[in-house]
Amino acid sequence: MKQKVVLLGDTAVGKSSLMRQFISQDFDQISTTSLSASCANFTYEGRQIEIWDTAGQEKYAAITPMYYKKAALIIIVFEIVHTYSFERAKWWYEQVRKTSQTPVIIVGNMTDLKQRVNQVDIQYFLSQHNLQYFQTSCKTGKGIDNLMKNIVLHAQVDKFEEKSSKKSSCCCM
Ligand SMILES: Nc1nc2c(ncn2[C@@H]2O[C@H](COP(=O)(O)OP(=O)(O)OP(=O)(O)O)[C@@H](O)[C@H]2O)c(=O)[nH]1
Ligand SMILES: [Mg+2]
Repeated sequence: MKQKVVLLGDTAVGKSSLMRQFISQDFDQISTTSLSASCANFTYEGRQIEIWDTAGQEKYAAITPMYYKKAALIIIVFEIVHTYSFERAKWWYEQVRKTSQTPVIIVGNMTDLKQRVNQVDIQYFLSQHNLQYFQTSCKTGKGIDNLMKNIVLHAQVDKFEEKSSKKSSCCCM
């Protein structure tokens, strides 16, 4: 049973880089901005995940909800280096909750760089909404395996079985 998982977050926070780590465990410093959503599959401990990478630029924000419709799990990503990306992560969370009760987890990416987002602000946001938080570095690979493990844990089969069993329209990279 394949579970649909969607990456959300502003441009340049590392969504495509996370996807690349999930699929091929590598990193590209000069990855280009995504112009549309794309999808790929990975298997972790026998569980199949269909992961969707969305385009984070402001101009695509209006069409993004159609990608997280029927998702089993939404991952909202920000970069720990830029406070604005964290503010936008909060905004993305509000957008999701306007139309969906799909489980959400938060990822603070780029832990190989100096953290500038206030940790207290992060904790406040997480506790306010009872959200789980994971830290990653796509550059070093740190935290990726733990994140994959938790994606599988949070993308519960039973709750979303019916929806996810419908024909997949995955346009794999
Ligand atoms: N140092 C460092 N750089 C990273 C990390 N993750 C991603 N990057 C770099 O950050 C830039 C943006 O990463 P992308 O994965 O393209 O960002 P994105 O969220 O997909 O951006 P959009 O497609 O525009 O929405 C790229 O140059 C990546 O190589 C990380 O953990 N550490
Ligand atoms: Mg991208």
